[in-house]
Amino acid sequence: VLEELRMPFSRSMIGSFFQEQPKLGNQFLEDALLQSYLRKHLPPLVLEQASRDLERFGQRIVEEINSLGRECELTYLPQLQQYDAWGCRIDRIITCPAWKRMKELSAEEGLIAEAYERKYSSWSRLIQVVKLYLYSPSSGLFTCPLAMTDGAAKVIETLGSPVALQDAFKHLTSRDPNQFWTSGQWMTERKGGSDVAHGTETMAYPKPDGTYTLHGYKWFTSATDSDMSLTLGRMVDEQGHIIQGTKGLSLFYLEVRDSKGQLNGIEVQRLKDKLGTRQVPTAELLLDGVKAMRISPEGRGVASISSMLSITRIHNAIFSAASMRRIINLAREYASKRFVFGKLIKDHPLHIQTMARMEVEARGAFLLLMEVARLLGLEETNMATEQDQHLLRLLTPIAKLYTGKQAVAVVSEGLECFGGQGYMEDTGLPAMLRDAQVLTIWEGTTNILSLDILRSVIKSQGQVLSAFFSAVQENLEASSNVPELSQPTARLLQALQHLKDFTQSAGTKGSNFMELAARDFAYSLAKIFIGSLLVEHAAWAGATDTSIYCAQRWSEQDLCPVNKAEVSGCYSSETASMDRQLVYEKSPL
Ligand code: UCC
Ligand code: FAD
Repeated sequence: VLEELRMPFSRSMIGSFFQEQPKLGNQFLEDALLQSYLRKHLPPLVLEQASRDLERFGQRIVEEINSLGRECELTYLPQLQQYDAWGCRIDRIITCPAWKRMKELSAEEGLIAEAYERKYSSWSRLIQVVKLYLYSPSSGLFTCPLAMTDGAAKVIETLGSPVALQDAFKHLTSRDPNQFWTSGQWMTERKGGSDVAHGTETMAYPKPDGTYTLHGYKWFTSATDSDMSLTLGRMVDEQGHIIQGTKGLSLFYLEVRDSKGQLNGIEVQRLKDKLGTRQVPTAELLLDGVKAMRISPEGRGVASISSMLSITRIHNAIFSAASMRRIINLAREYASKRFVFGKLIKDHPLHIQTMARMEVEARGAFLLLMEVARLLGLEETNMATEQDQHLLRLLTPIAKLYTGKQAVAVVSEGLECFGGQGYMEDTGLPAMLRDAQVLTIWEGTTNILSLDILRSVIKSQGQVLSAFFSAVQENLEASSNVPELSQPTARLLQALQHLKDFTQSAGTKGSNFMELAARDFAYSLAKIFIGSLLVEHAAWAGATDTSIYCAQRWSEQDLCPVNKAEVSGCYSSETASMDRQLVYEKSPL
C-alpha cells in the first residue's frame, strides 16, 4: 500500500519502466542462412566437425569475446607515448589489455592458421571465413590486423615461400599466442592512396649485403602495433636514378622492431583521429633508414602486393556482411521486446517490412561472400577451373565495393530500428555505423574498385566476363524445376541479356565511355550475380520458402542500372561536361 502511495519520480525513484535490452545470442545458431548454406555445400564429415567448432566459437563470442570487443573501444583508445621520462624518443603505441587479448585469442582459434593448414582441403578457406564472419562484429576491430596478416601470409605463399620468409610465414600462421605475429600493409602516402604508383615517394637504397634501407613517409598505417609489414618503395640505383610510376615500385618486407625491441628506423609521428575504427591504432610513420628486404622482382611491387589486396578486400566483405547480420539480429531481438502503440514492434507490419528489406540485402551479401570464399578455397588447393579463377578475380572487387556500400545503408537503417537508443553511444550501436563507413574507403574506394573491375576485364581480354556470364547462367539453371522461381529467373536472364548487349556495344565506344560507366557496370554485375546466387540457393531441395521469397524480392529491383543509364546518355562526353557544370556551378574551378 505504501508503495502505491509513493509518487513515481519522487526522490530516488526514477520511474518503474525500464526497457529490456536486446541480448546477443549464439550467432552461429541464430543464422538460418549460414546453417543452410553449410548443409548445402559441405561434405558431411566436414559439416559435422565444422558445425561443432562454430557452435562452440559462437558461444565463446557471447560469453567472452563480445565484452572484450567493447572494452577495446571503452577502456582506453590507443595512445602514442613519444618520449620517456628522460626525454628519449620511444614512440610506444599503447593499446588496452583487451586488444592484446584479441591477438592471443586469434591465434588460439586459428583465425589465420585455419586457412593455411588446409585440414579440410578447399573448404578450409570457407570455414575460416565463416569463423571470421561470426567474430568480426565482436572483435573490437581486431579483424583489421587479421586481414593484413592473412594478406601477408598469402603474398609469401604466392611468392613460393622463399626461405628468407619462411620464419615470418610460420609466425603469421601460428596457433601459439606466443609465436603469432600480425602484419601491416603500408601503401598510402600523402600524395595518394588510390594512385599508389604516382603517390609513392618512399625511396629504397640498396646496401652491399643485398638488403635495403627505406626512407619515406607513410600517411596511413593501421594496426601499427604489428610485428612486421609489407610496404612499397621506389628503388634508387647506384647513380641515384629512380623510375617514376608503377615500374619503379618494388615490394619490401620489414620487421617493425629488432630483437631488442627497438623500432627499426621508424618514427611514429602521430596517431590519426578517426571517425570510427578507433580501437585500431592508425599512425603516420616516418621511415628513416628502415632495414628491409625486397621480396618482389624489381618494379613488380604493385603486381606483387595485389595478392594481399585481394585477401584484405575479401576481409572487408566479411566485415560488411557480418555487420549487416549483427545489426539485424540485434534489431530482431529488440523488436520482440519493445512494446509501442499497443503491441510489440515486431507486430507492426511496416517495421517488419523495413527489416525484411534489410534481410534481403544481408542474405545477398552473405551468399556473395561465401561464393568468393569457396572459389578462393578451390584456387588455393589447385582445384579451380579456369572459369573459377576468372570469376574469383572479378568477384573480389565486386564483393568489396558492393557489400561495403550495403553495410553502410543497412547498419544505418538498423540503428533507426532502435529509435533514439540506436543513437546512444553506450548501447554500442553508433560505433557500428562509424566503423561501417570505412568499409567503402580503405582497401580501395568504390570508384577505384570499379576501375579495377575494368582492369580485370581488359587484362583477361574479356575472359572474366565470359566466366561471369557462364556462372550466372549455370546458377539460374538450377531453378528450372521450381515454378516459384520462374519469375525471378526470367528477370535475371533479361538483365543478363541487357548486360551482354551493353558490353558488346561498349566495346566500340572507347575508354572514356567505359570509365564513366564503371560504377554502374560494377553495380549491375553485383546485382545480377547476387540474384543468381539467391535463386540457386532457393532452388536447393533443402531450402525454405523464405529463400524463394528472398530471391523474388531481390529480383524486383533494377538489376542492370548500367543499361538504363546508357539509354539516357549518361556516359556521353556531353553528359560528362554537364556533370562538371552542375558540380562546379558558381565555383571558379
Ligand atoms: O587501406 C588499407 C588498409 C586498411 C586496413 C585493413 C583493413 C582490411 C579490411 C578489414 C575489415 C575489418 S591498405 C591500402 C589499400 N590500398 C589500396 O587498395 C589501393 C587502391 N588503389 C588501387 O587499387 C589502384 O588500382 C592500384 C594501386 C592497384 C593502381 O596501381 P597501378 O600501378 O597504377 O596499376 P596498374 O599499372 O594497372 O597495375 C600494375 C600491376 C598490373 O600487373 P601487370 O603488370 O602484370 O599487368 C596489374 O594487373 O598490378 C596488377 N594489379 C592487379 N592484379 C593491379 N591491381 C590488381 C588486382 N586487384 N588484382 C590483380
Ligand atoms: P584519394 O585517392 O585522394 O581519393 C579521393 C577521392 O577521389 C575518392 O573518392 C576516390 O574514389 C576518388 N578517385 C581517385 N581516383 C579516381 C579515379 N581515377 N576515378 C574516379 N575517382 C577517383 N592505407 C594503407 O596503406 N595502410 C593502412 O593501414 C591504411 N589504413 C587506413 C585506415 C583508415 C581508417 C583509413 C580511412 C584509411 C587507411 N588507409 C591505409 C588509406 C586508404 O587505403 C586510402 O585512404 C584509400 O585507399 C584512398 O586513398 P586517398 O585517401 O589517397 O584518397
